[in-house]
Amino acid sequence: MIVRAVELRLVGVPLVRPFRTSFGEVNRKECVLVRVETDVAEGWGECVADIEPDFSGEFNGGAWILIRDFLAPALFRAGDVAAAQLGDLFSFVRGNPMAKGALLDAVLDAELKSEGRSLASYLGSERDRVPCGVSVGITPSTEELLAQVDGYLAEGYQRIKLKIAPGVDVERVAAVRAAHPDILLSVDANAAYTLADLDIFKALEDFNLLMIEQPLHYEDMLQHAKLQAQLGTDLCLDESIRSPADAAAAIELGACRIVNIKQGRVGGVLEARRVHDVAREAGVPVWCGGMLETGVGRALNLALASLVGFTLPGDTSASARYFTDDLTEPFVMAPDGTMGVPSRPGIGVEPRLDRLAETTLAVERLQP
Ligand code: SMG
Ligand code: MG
Repeated sequence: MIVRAVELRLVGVPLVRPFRTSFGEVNRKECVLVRVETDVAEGWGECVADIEPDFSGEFNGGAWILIRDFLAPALFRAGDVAAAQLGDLFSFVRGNPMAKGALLDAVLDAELKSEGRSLASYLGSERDRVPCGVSVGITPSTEELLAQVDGYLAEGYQRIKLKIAPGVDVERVAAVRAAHPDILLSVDANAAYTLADLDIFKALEDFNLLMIEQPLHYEDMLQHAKLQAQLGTDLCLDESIRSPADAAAAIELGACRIVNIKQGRVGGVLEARRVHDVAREAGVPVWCGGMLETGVGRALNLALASLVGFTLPGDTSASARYFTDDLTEPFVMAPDGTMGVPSRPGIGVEPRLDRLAETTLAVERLQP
């Protein structure tokens, strides 16, 4: 397949409600969409970086320049390419899995479309529906949190994840657990604590949490291993896992007992499948994380989440949880808390032209 052009497009879409984590609050989703034109088909990818380098060191402006100045030129120079070769082709660039993943996923979408094959079937999917959880941001009050949780449970979500940060943790979790003694409940700290906060983690042990996600520094596997050794509750790593090698190290060190896989964080769906394989080999459950993706990224996430090792509900929520009007046809969750995996060729969705026109902030077309 020959890639003839790469189009970068920055889009901005308002969120239905602000999303607050331990590192900040956002009220709109801004991301770089990548469209590749090839000799056989067109493909789409979505970069999961944020406006600022907060969740990771990558950010939208950096991803744009990296693709424009390094990755796309390498792709053009390579001539006839297949998606499976791109990991090697892009290995001259260190790091930057979010930027690489967006371009790689777009090429894979084009390739699979030309073959008439769905991404889920290509990845080796075992099911056509996946169980959905929802990630609830930090709210101004406990009452507001309880109201949001009630709303999501009424919609059918099978697992509730609460964002926590120092000062908004044990009491919030206690209130939600008291109101809902039997639900699958987890927390995500986005790296906001240190080992000096051991008392807080010990206190959280009372609430039968499914897991505590990324409690400590994003680069500190050793500290996570020390914390996990002192807790009955399973730790899950998110930010710390940027590659299959990270997953292997975390598992062997005992830094976590569950892995959150975000295809966009680890360099695209092909790398994500490798992370899945590493965890599965070690008997470690995984689940599909989310980065408030538009329908393009959501389609990729759902295909990934349909692999056999994804045994826990993911942050694969319905479009309506994020946007009044998604960029693609909306992803809808059934009342049983499951969502269908796209089955059309490639990622199975395309952004709507009218929505692209309304949400585009910048476009640049790259050619050899
Ligand atoms: O896509 O539903 C979603 C968001 C899930 O909580 C979520 N993502 O650390 O897991 C995480 C966060 C990262 C995004 S914060 C803008
Ligand atoms: Mg997380």
